[in-house]
Amino acid sequence: MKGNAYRWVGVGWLLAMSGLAGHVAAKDLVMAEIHPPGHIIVKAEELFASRLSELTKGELTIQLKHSAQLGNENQYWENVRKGAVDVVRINLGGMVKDIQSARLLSLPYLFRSRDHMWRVLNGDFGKRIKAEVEKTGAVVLAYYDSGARSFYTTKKPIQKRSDFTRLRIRVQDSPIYKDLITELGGTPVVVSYEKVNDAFRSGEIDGAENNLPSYVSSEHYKFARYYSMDEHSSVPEILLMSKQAWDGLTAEQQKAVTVAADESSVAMKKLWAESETQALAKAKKEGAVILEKHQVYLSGIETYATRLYSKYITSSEDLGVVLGILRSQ
Ligand code: GTR
Repeated sequence: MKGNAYRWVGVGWLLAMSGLAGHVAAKDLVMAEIHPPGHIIVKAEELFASRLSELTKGELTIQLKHSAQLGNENQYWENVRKGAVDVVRINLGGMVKDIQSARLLSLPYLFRSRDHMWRVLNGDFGKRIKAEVEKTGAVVLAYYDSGARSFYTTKKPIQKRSDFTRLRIRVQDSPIYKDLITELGGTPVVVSYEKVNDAFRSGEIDGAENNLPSYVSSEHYKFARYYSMDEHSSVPEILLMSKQAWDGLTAEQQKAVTVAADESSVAMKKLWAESETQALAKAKKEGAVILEKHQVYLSGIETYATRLYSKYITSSEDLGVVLGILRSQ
């Protein structure tokens, strides 16, 4: 009897072990995001997370730390390269100090439309960004839409270049944005995204710039109700994984990450226009004054903004790249 009992325990142990053979330990990947739930970017990330866990049958899950719980975007960019966080979504504008292709992409009035930007990202230039980023210790998973950025101000709308005089405009921590505001005649003030409302409240800034979904989701419209659609730049978002986390995945898991990221990018692309329309309607309903593109005297603004090209295009190769983008269909 006793002998049989031991045999059964032994068989049970063997069965349990055979069930485990080939089983890969589940991993919960930590992801950092500054936007709150409800923002179109977070919706895309939720899709990425649910598809990833579906494709890996629960082996890989994403713990989405939204609303800047893990700090600001500068820290995300630093931490993802160090492997201190597994996945981040940041704007390419925040990578300008380290990545030359991000610098070129941030040049004002480079793209004519979202389609134009996507064609460039899906071509050789997208490959160049990927290669430059991957040298720094992060793996590029996907790009997300970010529409076009425009200026918004507290006291009077921006219609022409001289309206920037004496205005303090919040910018991302990017030399290009700082130079842009200086060229336009204003004073750039670097403030991280999650602190912009405080900066408006304390009077530290008179304006900022962003796309419509972020203008609304962040509630900047409550402080700066004049939104002038000058559409000075279209810098996409980028989804990154730390090289350390990536190398810890099996080839199958890496494939699943790529597929889930790609699917979330495609789905988001379809929803982007709708999210802009909704943001615009909400802004208007809340009393924002929207100046359409034709109401802004763009030629003056553009002339000064594009002076940045001579400073940031530093080689004949990059000049060729930028000309190629400007001339491409
Ligand atoms: C948003 C973008 C963020 C951040 C922010 C900002 O449009 O999604 O990643 O860059 O702008 O202006 O700081």
